[in-house]
Amino acid sequence: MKPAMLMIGEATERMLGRLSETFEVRHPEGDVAAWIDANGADVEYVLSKSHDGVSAAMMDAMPKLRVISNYGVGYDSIDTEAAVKRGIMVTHTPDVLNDEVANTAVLLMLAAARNLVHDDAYLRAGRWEAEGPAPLSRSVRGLTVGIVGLGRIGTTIAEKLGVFGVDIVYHARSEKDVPWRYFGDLTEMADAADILIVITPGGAETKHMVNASVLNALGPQGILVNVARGSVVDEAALIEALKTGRLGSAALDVFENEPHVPAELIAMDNVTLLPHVGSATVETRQAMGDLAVENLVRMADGGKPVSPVPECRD
Ligand code: NAP
Ligand code: 8YV
Repeated sequence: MKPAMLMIGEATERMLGRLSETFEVRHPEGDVAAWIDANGADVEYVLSKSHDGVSAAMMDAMPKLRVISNYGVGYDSIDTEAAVKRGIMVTHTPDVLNDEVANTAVLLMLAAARNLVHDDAYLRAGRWEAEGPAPLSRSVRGLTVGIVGLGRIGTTIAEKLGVFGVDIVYHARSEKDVPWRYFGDLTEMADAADILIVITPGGAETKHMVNASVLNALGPQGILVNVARGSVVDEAALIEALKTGRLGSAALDVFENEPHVPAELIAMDNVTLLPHVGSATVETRQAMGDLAVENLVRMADGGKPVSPVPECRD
């Protein structure tokens, strides 16, 4: 008999096809926690997603749980500490999405600097014909870009930015052996930067790291790009800073309460909004899906996963 696997959130047809060769796949609709309470007793494997994580209480309701495979690199929605205590392996999908998410960050940075959302609306509303050329936007050449989180994706962003003639600086927990200037203090970096690109993990440690002081330091011409997690930026402070002109513009792929996006952000034409699609291309999701499935299948075959999270490495 195949072992039971719970799928939380959606997966591609390709993932489903491969998973059902090894597992009895359960894919409940609606309240997953309630489904687990009623049916979790025989679940040994879980496939989760960035937004659809696994809490300690959910783990307790799945006493046979062996592996949680996260279909994404960020695993802040999984209580990893609780998993480690229970001997549950947690895996994720690092590296295969670096290029795509870095492209999304660059796309958002340019969209904000060059008024893409404003100018698109300007044309569609017939204003080009009626009123003449749209207002001038800003060149990124010569600006200073501060990368918040210089890990796998942050480093890829910095490398890609090399062709734009910008100065690159970064903030992380520790200084790296890289050609870019390190700032141990985020507010100081925001003060020195014209653009901040946020790409740290989410979770308690980084919650509201980008707060009112950081946004004030970035300033009235400053651009904030967030492709990390909504929790890293204080969204209320961001809205206030944009409303009062203390921050120039923002370009956001992630939000504090996804999929809800505050109406104030939607109403502003100096804000570029994406529905958490940083890695969402067919090609990259295929690579992520293959890795997430491989981690589950290897564990079911008695082997070791390809990409355990750091807390679960030997
Ligand atoms: P990573 O390689 O682990 O890099 C994380 C970076 O953040 C590291 O440089 C780390 O600093 C820094 N960092 C962590 N905690 C910090 C703190 N408290 N203060 C300052 N810096 C801190 O991770 P990654 O693979 O690049 O992914 C980063 C995150 O991007 C993921 O966790 C996920 O949340 C997000 N993401 C979003 C999307 C999307 O669709 N928008 C897609 C993929 C990933 P040290 O190097 O000094 O430890
Ligand atoms: C996806 C992500 O939204 O990898 C991550 O951390 O946020 C994204 O790639 C998601 O995880 C896909 O399931």
